[in-house]
Amino acid sequence: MEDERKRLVEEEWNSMVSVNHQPARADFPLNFLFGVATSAYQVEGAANEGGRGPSIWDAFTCIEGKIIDGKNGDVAIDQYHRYKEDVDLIAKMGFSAYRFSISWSRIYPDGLGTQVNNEGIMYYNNLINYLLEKGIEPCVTLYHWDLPLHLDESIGGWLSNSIVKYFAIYAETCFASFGDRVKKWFTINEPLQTAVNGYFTGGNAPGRCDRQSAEPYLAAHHQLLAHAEAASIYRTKFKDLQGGEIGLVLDCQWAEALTDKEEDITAAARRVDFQLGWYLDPIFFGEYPKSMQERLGDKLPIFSQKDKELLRNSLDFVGLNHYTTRFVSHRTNEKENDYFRVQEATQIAEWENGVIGEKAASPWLYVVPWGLRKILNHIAQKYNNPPIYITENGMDDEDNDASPLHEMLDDKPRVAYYKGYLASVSLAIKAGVDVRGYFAWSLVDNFEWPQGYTKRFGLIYVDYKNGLTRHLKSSAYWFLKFFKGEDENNGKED
Ligand code: GBH
Repeated sequence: MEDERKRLVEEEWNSMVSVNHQPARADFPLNFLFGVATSAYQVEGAANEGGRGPSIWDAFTCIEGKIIDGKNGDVAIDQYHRYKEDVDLIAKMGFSAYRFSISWSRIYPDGLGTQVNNEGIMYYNNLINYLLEKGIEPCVTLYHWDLPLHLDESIGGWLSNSIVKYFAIYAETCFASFGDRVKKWFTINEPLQTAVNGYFTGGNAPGRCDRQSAEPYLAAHHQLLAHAEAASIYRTKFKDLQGGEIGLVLDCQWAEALTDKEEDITAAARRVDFQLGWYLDPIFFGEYPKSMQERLGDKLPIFSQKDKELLRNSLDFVGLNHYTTRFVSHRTNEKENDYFRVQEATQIAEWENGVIGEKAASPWLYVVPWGLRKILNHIAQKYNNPPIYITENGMDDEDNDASPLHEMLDDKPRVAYYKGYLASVSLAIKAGVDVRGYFAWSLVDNFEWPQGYTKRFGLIYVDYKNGLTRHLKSSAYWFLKFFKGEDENNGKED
């Protein structure tokens, strides 16, 4: 049965795109935005410079055993000092946008929003101005997991309703300071990960893990309200004058039913509800998905009428981070009220007879290009075809001290990954899905959260042993040729 399912899925993929299909720039609209992405804590470094206050990740990385190599983002890849070099590399590869995040505690060191740190403002002004000088559009994420530590310690971070107010003050300062030049705003990156790994497994900062509590649902609720409040401020005070757009960034793995049994098909749908519907349903339909309400009861917070109005249509586009796909089947769970069990869905990528796709370095990442096509389709169908930016997509390789540099730079699996996933995006566009842009994760190798520096997602290699020097990988050259419209078999460079 499972073999049969796998064969059908492969057939479907093969019929969608022949294995040798080479996506070309011409497969995408002219104004389609191609960019690269990073986040502040993962690349900036300069943790104690420029008046920056500590964030929850500064504290979390000090806890023994939380980060695999025991490292942190104090220096990271030092983009704070080398931003010009990095922007030059973006330009060299031919990308036309850069999605980076602002470190909240560089703007308001204690998060309270009373004293703005002008050095922080100056740093982002410099970065934004240099991007524009090089013809690259700055696209800004306001929150990519690095909450000012003081807000966690004083009010309990995302568990407190007052976080909404502090986030709104910070967001408004960013719109007022940078909005004359920044036209794409992403409020919050992956609220799912903050809810589940920040407040349930404890794998991410702030590392809370009372597995019976309602904390993940509360943290998710407040992130939604904070997003909506920021979007409302942007729309009422800035949008007319500045003419930009605002949205939030959600991550979702595609869930493919393992068999054609009805219960597996609904389990797979439920799995998508518990990732994406958790955030998009309140925005588009005014309430959490039925499947979550039924299973979580009063663990799910309630939206007041005012909340619902604030949330309704509070985005100009959906930002989607997508990396991988799983087979999902129905499973009944004895124990309720646990984020994973309560879903009554179990997911697998590997079993005796095969694997859903090639493996990347991170154990959770399998290469399944058709999954992106399906998740895009799902969003278009369920939410009435909203504009979508794919805000992250990519794969990693393992850091390997023993390999010579030229081997580390020749990242053939990553080239194959991008070809497959871009082909998938172009098919979605041809089928009418309103995808407006695509950001590769990541511009450079960087601090990969609990994995430290052991995993490398970059198009550009960072030599941590030799002064953080940057080297373009084959995938960077692949993009360069892709933008020039060159056939990759002519004019060898890799
Ligand atoms: C994104 O999250 C982040 O936005 C980005 O900062 C990050 O660098 C990038 O992905 C690559 O990871 O080890 O089994 O507990 C993607 C979603 C969710 C993927 C957590 C890794 C850990 C799974 N991530 N997940 S496990």
